[in-house]
Amino acid sequence: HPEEEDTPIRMRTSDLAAISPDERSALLRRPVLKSDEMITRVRPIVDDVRTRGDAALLELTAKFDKAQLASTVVFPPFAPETMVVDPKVGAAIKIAYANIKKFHEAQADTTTLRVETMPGVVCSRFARPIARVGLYVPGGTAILPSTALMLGIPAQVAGCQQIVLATPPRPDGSISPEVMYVANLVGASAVLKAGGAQAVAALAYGTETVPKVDKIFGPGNQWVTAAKMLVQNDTDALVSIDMPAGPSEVLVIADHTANPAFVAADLLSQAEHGIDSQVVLVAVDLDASKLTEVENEVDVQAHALSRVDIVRQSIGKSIIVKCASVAEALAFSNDYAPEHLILHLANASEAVRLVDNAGSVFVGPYSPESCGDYASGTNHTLPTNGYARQFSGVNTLSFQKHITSQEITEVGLQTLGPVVATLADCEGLEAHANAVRIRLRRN
Ligand code: HSO
Ligand code: ZN
Repeated sequence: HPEEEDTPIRMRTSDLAAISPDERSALLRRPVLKSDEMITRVRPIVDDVRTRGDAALLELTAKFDKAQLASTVVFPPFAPETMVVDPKVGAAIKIAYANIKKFHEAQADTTTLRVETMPGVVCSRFARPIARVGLYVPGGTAILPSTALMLGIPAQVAGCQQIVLATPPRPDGSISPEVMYVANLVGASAVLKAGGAQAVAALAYGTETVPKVDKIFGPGNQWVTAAKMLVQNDTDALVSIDMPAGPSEVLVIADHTANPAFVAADLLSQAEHGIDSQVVLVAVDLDASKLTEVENEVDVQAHALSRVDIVRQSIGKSIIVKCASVAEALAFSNDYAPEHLILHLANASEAVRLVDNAGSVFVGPYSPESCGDYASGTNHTLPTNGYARQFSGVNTLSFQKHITSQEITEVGLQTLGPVVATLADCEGLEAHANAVRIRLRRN
């Protein structure tokens, strides 16, 4: 499109000082996800895989991924020729693996919490891995070995027994060697060559060849998200999910100390993910010329990108919000609850204490989101769509569950028992009271 190439790639600008509360709320809103409608659309696919298993999976993979497969699952040991990667890529994956593993090992809960609430009444809590997990690695416009790392490493560190990695095959029926390389590194027990709602259904219910899992993790398009929500609500599936997901987002806060080229690069790194990526720049007391510099950098850098057509659309829907102070910027950011928050501020590390809602924070000029996306150690599977208000990103604890226990001595029961009996009487639950009294009466 020659005429399009000349159009500047620009964000819309609003000034918090000049807008109404309603207009402010509109800036905080994400595009509406038609989740009910999507659930209606994925239901037949999910039902088909649940009832017809592998046969349905193979047909749906032929239809959606244009791949004719003989079988849907590969088990280890994986054929070496399916995992051949460029040595430089292999070395980079290994460093990323080490950093992510180090950070996620530190998160593992390996201790038993033990509290004596009353003399002779000991309550404990300990963690156990979720036995069988399904990791969804999206296909689509980019291959994502990094997502395989981000989901596979905490599963491995937590000690999950079965790690089933699902990803859509390429039309020739193969999986990208980089994803296979990571599947092998994280000790995947199976690789499911399927994507979309059909992959989620196979993980949730199992098929003749696909092992059923207890929890499904990972980002995905609307189909994947809707299927995850659907199976999570089916008690027959008995499966949970990591979190609701939406398009990827970044909110960058920049003051006069910010480097315009860095700010633009950060905005674009998120914008290139997809046309629905959400990109917000909050400009703190920036003079007009500095803001223009940032806008020009966005335009110039965007035009040089191979994914310029994606970026043109996502940047076109993105906003710059002008505000007067760091406090105001953080208040806006907390209301928006971004998946990623980047702080290009004079005192970036001090501003962190003002962060209440965000998936992951990138502090100062030398902490681009890309580092967290790939290799610093933090996880890139993070809450989107404002869910950073109540959800944490995927972490090692996402692959563990906690079990509580209690051990009460005879003396402990003498003190606690009457309290319990009184409450049981109050609820009219006689058998509960008896379970205490029968023991107290013995002595
Ligand atoms: N920014 C994405 C993660 C990713 N980036 C994968 C590159 N590869 C999640 O929000
Ligand atoms: Zn990214």
